[in-house]
Amino acid sequence: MNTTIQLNQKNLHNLPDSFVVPTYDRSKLKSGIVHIGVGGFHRSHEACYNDDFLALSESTEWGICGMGLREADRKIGDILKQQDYLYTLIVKHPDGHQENRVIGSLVDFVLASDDPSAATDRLADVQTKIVSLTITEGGYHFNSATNAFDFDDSDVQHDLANPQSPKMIFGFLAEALRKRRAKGLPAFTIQSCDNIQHNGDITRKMLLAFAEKQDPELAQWIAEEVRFPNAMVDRITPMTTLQDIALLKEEGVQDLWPVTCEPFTQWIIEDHFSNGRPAWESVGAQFVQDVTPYELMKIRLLNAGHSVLGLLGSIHGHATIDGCIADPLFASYVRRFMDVEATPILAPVDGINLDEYKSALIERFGNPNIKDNLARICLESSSKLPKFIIPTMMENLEKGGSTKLAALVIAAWCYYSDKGVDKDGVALDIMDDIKLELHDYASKTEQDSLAFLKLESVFGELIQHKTFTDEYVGMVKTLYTNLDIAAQMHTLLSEDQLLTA
Ligand code: CS2
Repeated sequence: MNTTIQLNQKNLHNLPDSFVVPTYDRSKLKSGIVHIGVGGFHRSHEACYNDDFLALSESTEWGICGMGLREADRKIGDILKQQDYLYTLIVKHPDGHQENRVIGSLVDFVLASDDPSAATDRLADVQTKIVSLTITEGGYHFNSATNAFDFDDSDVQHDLANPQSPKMIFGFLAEALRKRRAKGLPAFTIQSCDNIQHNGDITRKMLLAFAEKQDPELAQWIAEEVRFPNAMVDRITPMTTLQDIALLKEEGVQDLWPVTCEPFTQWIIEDHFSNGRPAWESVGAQFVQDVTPYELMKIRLLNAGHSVLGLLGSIHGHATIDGCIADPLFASYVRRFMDVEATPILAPVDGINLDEYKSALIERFGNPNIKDNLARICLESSSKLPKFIIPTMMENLEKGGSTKLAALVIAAWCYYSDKGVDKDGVALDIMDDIKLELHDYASKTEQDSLAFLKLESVFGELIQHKTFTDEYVGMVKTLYTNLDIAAQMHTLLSEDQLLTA
């Protein structure tokens, strides 16, 4: 009979041989890192680098305590606890083979919403030296229209009035740092792992804006003591599916929430830490003086490329990124977008040949074993596009570059937000915090072609640029008359080829 072994510490050495397991002594690990936002990406990226580091070094300082701020994080916390914080990272190669690797660097989990004060105590503990974050692009309370902290949020107002029982990220960080300061402890480093250009600088700016309102003396201390390294993070990590769980079970292991990812991984970090750090350079991370060219390259090629495929692909009826790449029209379109609209505004990147980088991206996107769902890619587009695509368009508009290929993506996003179906009428699974607002603006398009662009918190000043709005109006009109996104892509590609021939 086929027996299934439950993944936990006791069973770690009884797993099938095909499972690679941690060999270091987990029982000795202290949590030098508290990570807020234990989603798939943290578990495929930082936790994996740290697992490599712990295996290589004798260090006991750098275990990770996961932390969730919301009730919705209870499920991952409960599962991790049940598995002694172990989980399988399933690395999926393009040739179909996969490695099952059990990650051991997570050693604890705190659900902060259960007891905010215990959570800030944990952050203020002498053991905690780094607080890292994956709180998503939208989690920073950054308003693209004002370029400043968005105080217009009930949790922010709650945290300003109730510093000791915070609900949102900056309330927790401020209270924890207040406790550390009172105890005379050194500050921790705050390390963002989200896809935002200058993610460290933005985190600093947002935290200081919040702290200045709540406690100006604390704000001063934070400005002097806390370091916020900027970093570029990269590893494609699709959502875990029931099939992934079932496949592990067939191999004899019960893991209630594994993570899948591609083999490629990259982490480029500026070396500014307040209170020590693991020697991640010994396990492949790269420390640089200035991460700007790397993050621009990654966000404006990879993340933007994803959004281009995600929105066009969704209304065309594709389901996954590799499905898009297998369609020559979509593969050419995204590469054209990268070459003609994104690359001209990128600075040269030390040690990287951009042509090779882009070809490698197309190959990574095409990994048929990854099946990265377009619903994940389009998730929270209202936070992603202002970081991934709109800045490229703004720069091109200022410099006289092309914005046509991106304009069709915005037109597709308008149709997607308005109608919520693909070309065959199949309902799309739209997940966005401001889904209703997006729908509200987009649904006026048939009366006013520019209606969608009037959503200033997303599009900023894009609507002021006539070169773009002229192109966009033509595109939405065609799209609304006859939803054939492939035909529009064809037309643009052929015009574009002629123009650049
Ligand atoms: C994706 C990213 O969310 C998205 O839209 O582009 O999650 C992407 O897969 C990662 O940044 C890869 O490093």
